[in-house]
Amino acid sequence: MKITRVTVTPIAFKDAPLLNAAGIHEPYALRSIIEIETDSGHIGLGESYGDAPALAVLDAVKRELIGLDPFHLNRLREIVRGVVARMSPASAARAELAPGSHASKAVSNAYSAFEVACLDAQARYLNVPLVDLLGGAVRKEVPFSAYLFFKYTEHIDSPYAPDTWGEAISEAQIVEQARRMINDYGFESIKLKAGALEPEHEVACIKALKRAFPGAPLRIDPNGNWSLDTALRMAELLGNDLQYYEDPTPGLEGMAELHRRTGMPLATNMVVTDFDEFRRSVALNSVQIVLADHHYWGGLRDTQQLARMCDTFGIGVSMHSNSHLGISLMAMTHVAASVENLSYACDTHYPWQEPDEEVVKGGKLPIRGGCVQLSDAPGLGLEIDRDQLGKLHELYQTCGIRQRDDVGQMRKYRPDWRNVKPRY
Ligand code: GKR
Ligand code: MG
Repeated sequence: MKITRVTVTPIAFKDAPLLNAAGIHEPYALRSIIEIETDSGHIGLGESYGDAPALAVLDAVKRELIGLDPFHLNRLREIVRGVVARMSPASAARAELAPGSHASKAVSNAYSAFEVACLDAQARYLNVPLVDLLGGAVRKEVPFSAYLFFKYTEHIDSPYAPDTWGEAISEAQIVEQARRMINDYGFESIKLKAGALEPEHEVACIKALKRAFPGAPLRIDPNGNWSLDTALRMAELLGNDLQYYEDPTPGLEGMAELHRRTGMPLATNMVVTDFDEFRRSVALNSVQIVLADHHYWGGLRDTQQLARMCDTFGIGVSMHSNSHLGISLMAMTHVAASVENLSYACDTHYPWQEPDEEVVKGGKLPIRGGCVQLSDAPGLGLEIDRDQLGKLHELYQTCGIRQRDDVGQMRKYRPDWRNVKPRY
């Protein structure tokens, strides 16, 4: 089998005014949709970052893939390395809170984008679900968690009608958001994105969630926006309320010290984002759970290797998410289904995306009982809806955003907003 055509389509879709440690989401999130076609008539799909630096790498790599056998993933990695080495470092800038857009991740995230598409094509060629190329499913459904955000009612300047979620700032509003997510999707675990408002208020929201959903495992994620002192103080207030404490404070050393002084299980998608950081984290005992993300960990097979390493060192595994659509959700589901030691429900932003903004046929993928089901369909089991892809590509062309900038967006609300870390 040989690749005969590669398409990378940048898209944009509406994103809610979600608050985080950096600032606030812009009205549109960017992604790229990868399609490969082969001389055997098979196709392969992938989804990745849509920021300009990431797109530049994807575009440069795609030209070199014609003629490649999609089974030759080692050669794919070699091609990606070569292309990135030839590109100027300036083409690989970083976006706040999106580890995959860091310059150091250029190879792993571009490789991942095409690896998923190649694995999809391989699996379609063999007429098996993609997970079978990863050793087969150890579970047929993958659990995800309700991912709560503090948010405003609508974006500044009202670029479009307000979403149906409404404002979420108070304890009652956060509980209401959780209730809707749980009713609509059946999630059993709850994560609160924090680091945006006063830490005491964010902890009070966790307490309110605990009262409202006494059996649900809870996590809070301030994205490293709390100093060690604040993280220690909040740990005391939180007591035993959490399943894990996600990136409360910055740095491997800070996390190690926090764990040493509290004994709390710490999770991360910030301080362990590659194998070198993994090694250093093990030496320091910085984290007890790694939130993997195939988009920047170098694809589905490297994510399996990461899980294996976690197993070796007695570290838990789950998954991190940025704003994404169904191809990413399904790729996450296939790899998560193959990871025996997946110890917690995975993160996903998927419920935040609008029902009519999906690029796969049939619209948004169902999440039922908090889980995404694997099907027996070949590959990822997804087909592109060309009208929808065209519509979201047009939105990309007109939306005016080329790189995620939560800090800049917050300055539209608060011109004096500074990107301070840790803020509290
Ligand atoms: O979308 O605002 C956001 C999140 O904060 C995201 O950027 C993070 O990467 O969800 C992520 C996390 O768990 O840290
Ligand atoms: Mg996180």
